[in-house]
Amino acid sequence: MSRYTSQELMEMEHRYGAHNYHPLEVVISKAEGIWVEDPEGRRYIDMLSAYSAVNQGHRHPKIIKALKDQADLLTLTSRAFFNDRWPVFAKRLSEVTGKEMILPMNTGAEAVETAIKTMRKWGYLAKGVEKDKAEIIVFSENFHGRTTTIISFSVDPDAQENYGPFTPGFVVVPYDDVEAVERAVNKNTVGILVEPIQGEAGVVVPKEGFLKGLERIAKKNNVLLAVDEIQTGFCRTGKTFAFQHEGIDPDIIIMGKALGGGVFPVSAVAADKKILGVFQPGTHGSTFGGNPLGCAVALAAIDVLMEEKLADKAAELGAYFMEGIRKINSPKIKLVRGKGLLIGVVLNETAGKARIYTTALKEKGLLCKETHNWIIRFAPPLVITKEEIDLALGKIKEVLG
Ligand code: IF1
Repeated sequence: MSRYTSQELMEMEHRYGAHNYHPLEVVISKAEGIWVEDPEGRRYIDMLSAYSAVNQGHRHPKIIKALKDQADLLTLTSRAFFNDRWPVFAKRLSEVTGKEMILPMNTGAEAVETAIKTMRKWGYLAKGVEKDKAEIIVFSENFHGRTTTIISFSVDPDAQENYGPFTPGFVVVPYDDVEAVERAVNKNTVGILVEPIQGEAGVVVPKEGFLKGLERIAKKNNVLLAVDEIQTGFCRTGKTFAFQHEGIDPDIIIMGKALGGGVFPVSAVAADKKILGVFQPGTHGSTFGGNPLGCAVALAAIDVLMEEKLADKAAELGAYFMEGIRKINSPKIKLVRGKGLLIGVVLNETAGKARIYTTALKEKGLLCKETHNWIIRFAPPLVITKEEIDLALGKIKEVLG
C-alpha cells in the first residue's frame, strides 16, 4: 500500500526529481498482466507496456518466480568470476537468435554502444579500414538511446541541444531509402544500424524490401548490418524479431527491453564468432552485464514468450486491433499503421494535439503515450485478450469517434 496520494507523489516528483520527463498525470502503484492501478485504486489498461519492455504482461508469475528463486541463491558476481546462470542464458539466446555468440549488457543504449564498438573494431581488424576512419550508416528520425555517442547521430534537436561536442563517424541517410544507402557506402563503411520499424518516429513501417535491400548492400560491400530490435524484438510485431518478416539474416542483433521480462534491465548483442570474436579480455564490459539475477529473469522471459506463443498472438490480435481502430472511421484519424501489437494512430492536424486524447483516454481507463504532437501509440502487453481489446476499442471510440 502506497503511503502517499497520487497528487502528493506527483508534487514530490516535481520537487525532487529532475524534469527530464513530462508524464501523463497518473501514478501507478500496482500492476498485474495488462492492468495497472493507482494509489486510489483506479484501474487502467496499460497500452504502452513500458515501451514494449513488458510484452509478457506485468509481473508474469513465471518471471517473478525466477526473480525470487534466483534472489535466494545468487544475485551478482561481476565478470571477474564465472557464475552459473550467464552461460545458460548465453546458450539459450544463441539458440533463439541463431547467432554463435552473445555479449550481455543492461540497458538498450549500452547494447547499441556495444554494437557500434563491434562494427568499428571489426572494420579495423577484419576489413582493414584505416585507423579512425570507420563510418556507420544510420537513418533519419532514428532513436537508439541517450548516450553521448548515440545522440551524436540523432536528428532530434531536443535530444542533441547543448550536449556537444559529438562523436564523429556516422552518416545519416533517409529511412526507407535503399538507394541513399547505396550512395553513402564507401571503403570506410563498417556498418549499417537500423530499426526494422521506427518506434519513436511514430511507428514508421518501411516498405517491404527495405531490409532486404540493406542486407544486399551490406553483403555486396563487406559491411555489417546491425538491427536494433530493442523495441520491436521478442514478439511485439508478430514474429520473434521484426527482421524475420523479410526473412533476412542480419549480422548483428541488438536486444533489450522485453528480454528483461518487465522486471529487470537486460540487454544483449548477438552475432557470429567472426564478428563478436573481435573482443578480447579487457576491451569492453560492464559490472552488471551477465549478472545471475538478470540472466535468470531473461531465461524465464524468453520461456514465457515461446510457451505462450506471444508472437502469433501479437500477429493475430494486432491485425484485429488495427482493423478495429480503422473501423471507428473517425475524421480525427488520418491513418493507422504498425505491425503486430505495435500500432501508431496518426491524427489529422485539425484534431488538435495527441496529448489531449491520451489525457482523455486516461480518464476512461486506458494508458497510452503520444509520440510527437500528433501520433498515439498503442502497444499493450502481448498477453491481452480479444475481449480486452474490444473493451479498449470501445473507449478509443468514445474518445476519438
Ligand atoms: C525514454 C522512445 C520508445 C529504443 C530503441 C534503443 C533504445 C530504445 C529502438 C534505448 C529506447 C525508449 C527509451 C524511453 C522511451 C523509449 C522510446 F520513445 F524514446 F523512442 F520506446 F519508443 N533502441 N526507447 O526504442 O534503450 O537505453 O532506454 O534501455 O524515455 O528515453 P534504453
